[in-house]
Amino acid sequence: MTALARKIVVDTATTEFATDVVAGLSATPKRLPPKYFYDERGSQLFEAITALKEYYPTRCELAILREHNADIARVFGPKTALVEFGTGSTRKVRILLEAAKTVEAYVPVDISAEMLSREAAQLQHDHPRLRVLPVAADFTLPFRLPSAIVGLARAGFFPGSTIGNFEPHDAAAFLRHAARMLGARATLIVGVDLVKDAGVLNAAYDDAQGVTAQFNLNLLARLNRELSADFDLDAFSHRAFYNSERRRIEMHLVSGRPQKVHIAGRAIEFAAGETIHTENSYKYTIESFGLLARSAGWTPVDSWTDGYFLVQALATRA
Ligand code: AVJ
Repeated sequence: MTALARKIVVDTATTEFATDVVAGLSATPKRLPPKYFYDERGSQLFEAITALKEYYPTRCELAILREHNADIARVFGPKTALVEFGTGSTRKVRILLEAAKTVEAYVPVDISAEMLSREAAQLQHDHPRLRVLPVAADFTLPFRLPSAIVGLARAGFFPGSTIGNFEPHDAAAFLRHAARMLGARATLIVGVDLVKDAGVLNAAYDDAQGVTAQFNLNLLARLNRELSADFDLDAFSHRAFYNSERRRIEMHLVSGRPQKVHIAGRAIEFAAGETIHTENSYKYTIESFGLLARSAGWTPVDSWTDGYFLVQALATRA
C-alpha cells in the first residue's frame, strides 16, 4: 500500500436505502418499502400506534399469548431452541418463555444489532438458565444458526402480523425459507391479523389522533433527514383504506398539488393527487392462512384466536 492509499468506507446500508428509494419513486405507481418506516422516530410512532384504542392487533395478540401460553408451549417438544424472526422487543416471547419450560435456547434474530444486544442482555439477566444466542441478520435471508443449538429441536416465532406486510407470494417464500432454516419436525408460531369489518380495519389505520398519519409522513421526513431530500411535509397527506378485494389495508401518501421533489441528485415530479404507496397490510382468514402455510411446506397443527387476531401453530413433516 502506498502512502496515498486511502481506505474508502462505503456505508452499504445507506447505499441500499438510497437505491431502494430512488427505484420506488421512479416506478409507476410510486412506492416505498415499509421496512424503512422504522428509524428511531418511526419506531417510537409505531409504539404509540400500538397504544391507540383503534389499533387492536398488538392488544389482541398479547391477550391471546397471555391466555394460551401454556397450550402454545405444549407445541414445542422437549429440549427446544426457539428462533424469533425479527425480534425488536422481547415483550411477546417473554410471555411464551414463562410457560415454555422445554425451551433451552432462545435465538433472537434482528437486523438492528444495537437493540438486539440490549434486549438479549436483559432477557439473559431475567432467565439465567436459558441460553440466549442473538444473531444480527436480515431474517428474510438465509443466516447461520448458532452452533450451540446442535442437538436441540427447533421452533420458530414470528409474531406481530409482520407476515401481513409481505405480498402473499413473498409470505409463502418467507415460510418456505423458515421451514428450510428450521428443518424437519420443526414448529412455528405465527401471529396473523384476520379479515374483519372494514370499519374496524379502516379506523385501525386511520386513527382519530392522526398518529398513523404521522407514522406514514415520517417516512418523508426520514428521506429529508437521511438522504437530503426536500419533501414539503405539508404538501402530502395520509390515506389508508381497506381493499376488500385484495384483503389488505393500503397506506398511501397523497400529493396535494403538482410539485417537484429533489432526492439523491434526481428530480421527482408529482401530479396533484398522485400517491406514493407505502404499505400493504394483508389480512387472512384461518382458512386462507392455512392454505398459504400448506403451500409453503407447513401443516397447521393448532390455532388460538379472539376473532380479530390469530396465533397459528404450524409444523414441518417428520
Ligand atoms: C407492524 C406490520 C404489523 O401492518 O399493522 C401499523 C404496521 N402500519 N399501522 C401493521 C402498521 C400502520 C403494522 N405491522
